Amino acid sequence: MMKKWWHDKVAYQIYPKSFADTDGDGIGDLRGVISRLDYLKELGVDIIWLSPIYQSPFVDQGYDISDYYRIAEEFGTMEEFDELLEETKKRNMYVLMDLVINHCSDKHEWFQKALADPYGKYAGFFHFVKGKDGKAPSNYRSYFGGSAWEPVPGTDLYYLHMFAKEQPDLNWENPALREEIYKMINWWLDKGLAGFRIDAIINIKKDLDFPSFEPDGPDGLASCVKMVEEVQGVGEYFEDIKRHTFAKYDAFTVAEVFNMKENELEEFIGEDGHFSSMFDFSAHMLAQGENGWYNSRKPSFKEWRDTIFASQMRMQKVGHAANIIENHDEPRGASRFLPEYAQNEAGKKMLATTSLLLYGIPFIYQGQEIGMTNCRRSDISEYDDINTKDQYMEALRAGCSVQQALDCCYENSRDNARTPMQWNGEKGAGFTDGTPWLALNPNYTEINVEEQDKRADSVLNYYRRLTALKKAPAYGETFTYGEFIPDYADQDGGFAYHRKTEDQDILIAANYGTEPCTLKLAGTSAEVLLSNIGNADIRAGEIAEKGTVTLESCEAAVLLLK
Ligand code: TEU
Repeated sequence: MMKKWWHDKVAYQIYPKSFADTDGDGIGDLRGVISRLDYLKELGVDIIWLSPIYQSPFVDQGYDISDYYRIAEEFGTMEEFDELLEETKKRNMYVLMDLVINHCSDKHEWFQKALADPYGKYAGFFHFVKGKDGKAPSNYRSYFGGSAWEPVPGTDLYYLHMFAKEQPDLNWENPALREEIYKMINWWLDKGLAGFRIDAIINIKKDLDFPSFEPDGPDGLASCVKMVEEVQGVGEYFEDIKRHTFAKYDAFTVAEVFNMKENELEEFIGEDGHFSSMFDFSAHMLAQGENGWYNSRKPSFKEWRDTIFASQMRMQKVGHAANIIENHDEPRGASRFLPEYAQNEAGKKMLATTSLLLYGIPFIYQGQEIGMTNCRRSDISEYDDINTKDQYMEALRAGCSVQQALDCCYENSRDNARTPMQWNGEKGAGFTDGTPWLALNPNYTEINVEEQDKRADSVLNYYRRLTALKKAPAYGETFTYGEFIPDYADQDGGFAYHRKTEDQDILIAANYGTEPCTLKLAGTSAEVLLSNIGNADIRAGEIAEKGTVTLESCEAAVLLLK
């Protein structure tokens, strides 16, 4: 495998709106990001991914861009962005922007011009399609609910939006559109960006016949994802983008890909793939309900672990996946993946251990490093997220009670991860001096950076040790390129795997069960490189004496086998 500069890095996702507010308006800003760079450096972060900071009406929190060349004024100025780049360079850190090019905002100049002249040049930047029998061109349901088609006023045309109606889809078939996008990407790369996280990219290829599908819900519509699954040829677009932009800069790209066709992995992230990496969502997909959040499910521990194992076995043959526990679209991992008895500091450290040392590039999501959790709300009005509001209504329509619908939101809402970062236990949590745009999780008085920074055995200090171990000169090669080999899979609650090179064998072992479990080690001795509950000495003694290692419930250990 050809080595790349990003293979051994640790990445961190910042959701700028909720990270750090320095001007008291309750909204995080770029100054706030700059002020926390040393914190991130100390956490062992190399690459920062910023969720969208472009000018936007924020209908979908910045994933609706109205000007690709401007910074949202809520977040700051282009000068501040340049300063951020400079400050990261000083610290040997890299910045990724979020690239949202499946759609833009309905307030973007292109779309405004298209509406003004529905048969002119800019209408060709979008999918303006004639309706059928006075109705929409097809029966697609958008990802955020309701028809994916919206009438173009004063015409018999409709425009396509796979997300909100304020997010019209761009027409990738049109060379003039592609040229504009490439120009924009290169403009940012010329500034010194290291690359991009690429949003919802699998959706850019459309079947221009827009065939209807068998309805899959009581609304008589069919998920627009059906079209994505059926249509062929999206890879040609990806290659075109890469050739005109990323490849010229050795940029790091990490794609958000759902619904990839089987057997396409090599084309996507192989040595000469479309992208440098893509997120591994396999464990997150397990919970997905057939019709929405109201029938989402809780996978068993074994199902969850085996899914991760299977994905690792597949991915490592091909390339470096981006591994996440959570992101801005997902509930907090500590609330979702840990059984109730493990929803404590030991459990959170265990989850970090088994996840961050997998084969691939770990992406830590802001607040994960202190073990932030889901946040319960007592009324739907306390949520901001467009997707949450839709799923709440969907649940009520399906017959759920208000309480049941709120429970679905507690478990699934994207706002769980979007509550402001908890920096300290004072009013505003150190996030803001004003009123936060989204109410804080009340547990900020207990779970916060300031408290954990001072306490040697905190989740935060454990994350620092874990990233340091992952990058330590003595083991870095193994954690980056060492083969992933699952082990002890028959142990109830056991989550164990090796990272192995020709001359090093490191065992990562954890006990997600309630009873202690004892693993017989293959070698004759082992050194304890990391332990999440501070009993490295006891384990070392047991290994020396009996050649076994016993893990209590919620215990994780990293062992160098000899
Ligand atoms: O997400 C794409 C996407 O498919 C999501 O709708 C995902 O299925 C959902 O959030 C799971 O709950 C990306 C962004 O990450 C998301 O924040 C945006 O809303 C979306 O694109 C539209 O740009």
